[in-house]
Amino acid sequence: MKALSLFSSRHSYLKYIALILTLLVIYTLTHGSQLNLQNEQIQQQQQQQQQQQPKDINKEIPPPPQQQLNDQHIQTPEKIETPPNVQEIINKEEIKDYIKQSENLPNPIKDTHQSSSSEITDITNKININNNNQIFEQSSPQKSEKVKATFVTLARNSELYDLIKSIRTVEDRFNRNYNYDWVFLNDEEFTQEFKDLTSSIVSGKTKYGKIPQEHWSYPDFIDLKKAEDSRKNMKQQGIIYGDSESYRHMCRYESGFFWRSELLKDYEYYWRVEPGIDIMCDLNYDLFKFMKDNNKLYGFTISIHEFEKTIPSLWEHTKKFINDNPQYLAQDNFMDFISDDKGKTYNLCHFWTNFEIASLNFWKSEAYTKYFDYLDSTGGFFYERWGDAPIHSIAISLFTSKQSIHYFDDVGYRHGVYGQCPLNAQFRYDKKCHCKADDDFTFRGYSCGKKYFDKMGLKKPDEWESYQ
Ligand SMILES: Nc1nc2c(ncn2[C@@H]2O[C@H](COP(=O)(O)OP(=O)(O)OP(=O)(O)O)[C@@H](O)[C@H]2O)c(=O)[nH]1
Ligand SMILES: [Mg+2]
Repeated sequence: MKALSLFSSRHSYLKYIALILTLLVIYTLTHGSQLNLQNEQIQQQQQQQQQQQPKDINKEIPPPPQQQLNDQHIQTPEKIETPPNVQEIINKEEIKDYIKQSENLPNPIKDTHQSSSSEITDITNKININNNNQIFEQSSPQKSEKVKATFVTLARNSELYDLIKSIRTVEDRFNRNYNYDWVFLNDEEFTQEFKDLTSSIVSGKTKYGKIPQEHWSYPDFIDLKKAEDSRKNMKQQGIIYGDSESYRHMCRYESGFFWRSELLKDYEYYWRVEPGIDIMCDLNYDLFKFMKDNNKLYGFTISIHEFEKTIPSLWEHTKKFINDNPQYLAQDNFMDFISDDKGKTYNLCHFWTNFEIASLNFWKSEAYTKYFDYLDSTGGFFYERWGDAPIHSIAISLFTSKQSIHYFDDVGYRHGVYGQCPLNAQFRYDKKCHCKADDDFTFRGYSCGKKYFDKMGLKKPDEWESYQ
């Protein structure tokens, strides 16, 4: 009211002020509402933008293929570019899925293990992280040229942790590159722990068999009292394993039965491995393939003299067998290695069978099966204490050409107190050997290594005289 009364004022300057104030009020009333409207519009726009943002991001992710088919009316970009990191993830997921599926394959050991008096063909078809390499190596020439061969181990459950070291060393030095199978044999059922641990380390398939009772028991004709007296007598004489029944069954089994195992029937060659061995140099070639390509039937690392008291009548029986079956004596045989008097007596030299890479067919031959049957019929495995090593060695030396025998001088190897270590220092460095040349047994007095070189006509290593 005071402002309106200014217009009626007598002073003209006051009228002028009243006009300006009026104009100011009008301007504020009209333009102030416009500013508010603009603010509201900005806020609305911001809200709309916030709501739209997720939709826009979703647009860049391609719908799953099924949805694409169903939503064909929706226009999709011609080319959906998948960011590289997503592609990587897809590949990794595919691999993981593959491994997962493989791991879910039925595990015959765990799922179908059965007890049986005869052999059980439990086969672990393992494809695990370790075998991932196999997926990518399948086309390599090594793989396609693999020989039908396997490792074979006779062992007791109680030897598992000694054996696992042997397996580890064989895998690390050789088999991780070749993935050959491994057959385990036992006169008792293998424990689940034995199977699980061994199959987790072997890179090839693992197979477990219980030895049939008829392969690990006294034949009917054995006089058990005579066998027992013999054991007592040998114990008194302090003969190693002289009083052991199981050792005798083991030697008989390794001589005449392991190669008849159902689990070995599909293989041509085997490599025997025992608990507590060590492979001491890298083996960068396929030893099985070497055997096959060079027509070798028997490969060894260490040769040694046998304890005479364990085999008093073995040679007499062998001579009788040869006299009765002269057709089995090979022309170019290796009699010189096992006899120093052209066959009159046995010089006790034999190949140490705890390492053996050999042909299964040789043991299945008529000559060997007849020889074993004859020896077995004499009861010598139980009345004396015949080892499988002299029996294998005599047979391979007499029934085949000496050219079918191979000395693996490049295999650094140890079993118990005796070992072989390549004498050439550069070789040891090249093959990353962890053995000491001083520990090499080859040319020591109790070994038959020197004789082997001489009778085979081989040149001894340059260093040999320093290691006698
Ligand atoms: N399942 C089973 N395996 C056996 C038995 N006796 C020996 N073996 C295995 O047969 C192989 C030879 O037996 P060893 O006791 O090592 O005989 P060895 O090599 O002559 O003697 P060492 O020099 O003491 O090792 C090894 O792989 C043993 O694990 C047995 O009673 N049962
Ligand atoms: Mg042994």
